[in-house]
Amino acid sequence: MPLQILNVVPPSVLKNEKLQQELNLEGIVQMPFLSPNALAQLNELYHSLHPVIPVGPIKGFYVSVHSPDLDYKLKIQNEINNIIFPFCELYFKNYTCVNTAMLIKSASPESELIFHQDWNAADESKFASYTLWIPLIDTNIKNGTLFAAKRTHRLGPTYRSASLPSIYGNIGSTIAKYLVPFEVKAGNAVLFDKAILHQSPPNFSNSVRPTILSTVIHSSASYITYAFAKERKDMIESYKVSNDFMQHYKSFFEDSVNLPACAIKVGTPISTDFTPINAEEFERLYKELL
Ligand SMILES: O=C(O)CCC(=O)C(=O)O
Repeated sequence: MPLQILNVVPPSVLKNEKLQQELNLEGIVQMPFLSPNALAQLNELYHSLHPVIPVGPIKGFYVSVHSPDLDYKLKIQNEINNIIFPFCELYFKNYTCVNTAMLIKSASPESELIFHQDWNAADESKFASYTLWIPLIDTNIKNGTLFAAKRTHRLGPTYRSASLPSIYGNIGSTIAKYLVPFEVKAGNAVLFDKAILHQSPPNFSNSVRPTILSTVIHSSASYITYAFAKERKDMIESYKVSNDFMQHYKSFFEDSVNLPACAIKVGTPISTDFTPINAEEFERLYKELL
């Protein structure tokens, strides 16, 4: 199916219906989230588990799920969840949080995360897949806050996983024109649709910027990942996966291109077209959305 404007209205995960409508329209919202005490507990957790800034496979940008140490990953997931769940209960309804992690953006010119979409977590013809992003210090342009191209989550369908190519790979300079910063107070949350195009520039401040992150899906949605059908590049299959499958990768970037052992094929194959989109086509469609 060629890229088009989608009109899926996913079932709400936010109790605040006005905020959910903004999320459906813009693909990203910001809201007060943690108490000062919960924020302090998360900062303490960050410092106690990382006496020195850890280094992972992405230079300058550490993500706990990239670690080979399963005990550490499960500990950090459990401890973050224990702290954030009371606040998830306050703001979310009919939701599940999966694959919780910590991100640590070094104070370094090499800490950029280039534009991308996050992997699907649910069947986006019915549900949305969301990322909950909570910085532990105030974020701004200088320390490389999150930038997003609002409404791009509605260009689709897009199928996104480590083993699938991105259709946006050739038009970075066009997308860059539409990325806007989201400056966020420590402990506030950004909830964004995983299909939205987003990035974070380098952290040019003097302070490391830790963030916690979790994947949020509707409680009636299965956690789904996609992979090419056997020996095909025009068909993909859907697989139901377990809630913390990413924590179990031993070598994240090698393992994630293969299906995890827990994956169970569901549904029927989906015909797809991964032809890269060009700048003119993107702008023609995107301008209809703005
Ligand atoms: O924390 C950041 O700098 C960016 C996070 C991000 O892009 C993501 O989680 O997908």
